[in-house]
Amino acid sequence: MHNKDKTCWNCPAALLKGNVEFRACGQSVSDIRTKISEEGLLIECARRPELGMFEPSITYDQCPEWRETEYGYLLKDMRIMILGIDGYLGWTLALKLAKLGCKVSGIDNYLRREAVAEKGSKSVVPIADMETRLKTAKEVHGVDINFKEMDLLNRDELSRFLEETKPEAVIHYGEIPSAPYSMVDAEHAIKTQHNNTLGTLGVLFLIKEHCPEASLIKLGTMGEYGTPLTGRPIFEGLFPADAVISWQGQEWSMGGELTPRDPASFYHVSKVQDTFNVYEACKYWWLRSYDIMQGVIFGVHTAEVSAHEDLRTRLDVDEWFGTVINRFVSQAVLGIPLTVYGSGEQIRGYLALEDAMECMARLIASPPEPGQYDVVNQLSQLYKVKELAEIVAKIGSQNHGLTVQIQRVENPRVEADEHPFLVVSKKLREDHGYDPKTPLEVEIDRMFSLLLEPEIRERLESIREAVFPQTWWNGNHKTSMTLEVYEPGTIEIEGYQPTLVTKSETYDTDPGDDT
Ligand code: USQ
Repeated sequence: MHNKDKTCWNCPAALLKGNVEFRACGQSVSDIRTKISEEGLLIECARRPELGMFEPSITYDQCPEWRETEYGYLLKDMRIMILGIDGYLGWTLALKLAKLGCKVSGIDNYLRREAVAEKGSKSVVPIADMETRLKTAKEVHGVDINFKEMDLLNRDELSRFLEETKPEAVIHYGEIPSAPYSMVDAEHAIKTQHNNTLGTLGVLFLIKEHCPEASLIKLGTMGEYGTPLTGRPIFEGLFPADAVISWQGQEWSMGGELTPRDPASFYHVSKVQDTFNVYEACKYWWLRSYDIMQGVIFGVHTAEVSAHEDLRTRLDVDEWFGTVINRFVSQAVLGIPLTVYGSGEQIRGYLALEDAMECMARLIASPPEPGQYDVVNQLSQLYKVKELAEIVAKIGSQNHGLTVQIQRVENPRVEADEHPFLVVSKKLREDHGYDPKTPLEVEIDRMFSLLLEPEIRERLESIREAVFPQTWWNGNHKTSMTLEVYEPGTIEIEGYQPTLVTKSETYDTDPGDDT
């Protein structure tokens, strides 16, 4: 078990006690530890106050409050608050955690449903209303989920709910997740940044007030980093100690500093701003957080959402909220040549919905230490957009008898079409026991099977108009012109090859070091 040796240090039920002014020191975790060991730190267990005060040294495998699950030791009946529980990820995670025995609460103001409707679209997989979802979750999985309709920005209401539920982990999915939506016009850009950035800032103050020991698992994005044209590594948010900056013949370690960000839309900018706010809150108030730089998610399946039609999660394929693989599969079903933007050489990190949920369960099971701000790059594999088009086309034609073509269209976005990409994603695998389980081809095949069901195919037809790209980063609103239509299997995939570093030994920066 990857987290069996963790101790009360990482446990959100451990209340720090002692002679230190804990929550106003603005120091690194190692400074905090030194100071505490000098001044004497004791904890009180919120779950077992009868133990009195003691040193934070009980390991998870020794503590009866922690129990073994397939994702590591997990706090029994862990109280979890999901912000944005009605969304693609929020609902899926709620079911997974509830099935794992967590006490799940959540809020949502249905903003996603409304924003997709504004585009003239809807989830192509029909989804039940929240009342039905909750009732069915109880009937099918035997779980109770404590939901309140609420805007994240309504701090009075959220304050009351946090006080009532006292979460031990807060999962923050309550953001507008679309780059194109944020580029439509001033109104959409401002709404995105207002909701995301100010919403997150408010949440930080509320966690400080009501549940400072809770771990905040905050959804950031790989898109915060951009695609550095020098090909330098994209580290996991913070520079490792052996990364140095060299200038005029001298070298300095960059260890522990935030790595550069180069976001690619006003939406991605909102996530960068969140990063700084969360980082500072951990520093000022000893909050603890995993900031997850997540790649592009695809797919529809987890055991829990697939258990009943009324438990399914949403699937968007419109030009605002649909992500690329989900869009390609729907285009193949609709008979639209798959829309590769620009050269199609853009490289991104991807992971299946099912794998993303597993990553979350593992991170929730292993909270950071008080004051620790940590970043994980959450992705399974790197692909070029035009490679993805080939894979989708192949599965669509070979397994489902569809005739699929691919088209290159004018790229409405401002992004590098051709770029090196060297990404580090080690922590989930090395520290949290994650190993991707859902191959791309398997999930794409599942999506085809679902989208080809007659009722869903009909829904897809009804939103055909919302699929084609029309939102340009320069402010224009016009349909992208087709540059070329080609048959799958007729092009070479050339140019930059991406590198994904998943283990310490896979990318040896100085092979000569071993001797
Ligand atoms: N693309 C196409 N054709 C399409 C749609 C997209 O070629 O029909 C290209 C885009 O130009 C881009 C890539 O595919 O280069 C990915 O686009 P996307 O729309 O799937 O994903 P993106 O806008 O980057 O945003 C999505 C989620 C966002 C999350 C992000 C992770 O909507 O919430 O933050 O993925 S990442 O891309 O790693 O930043």
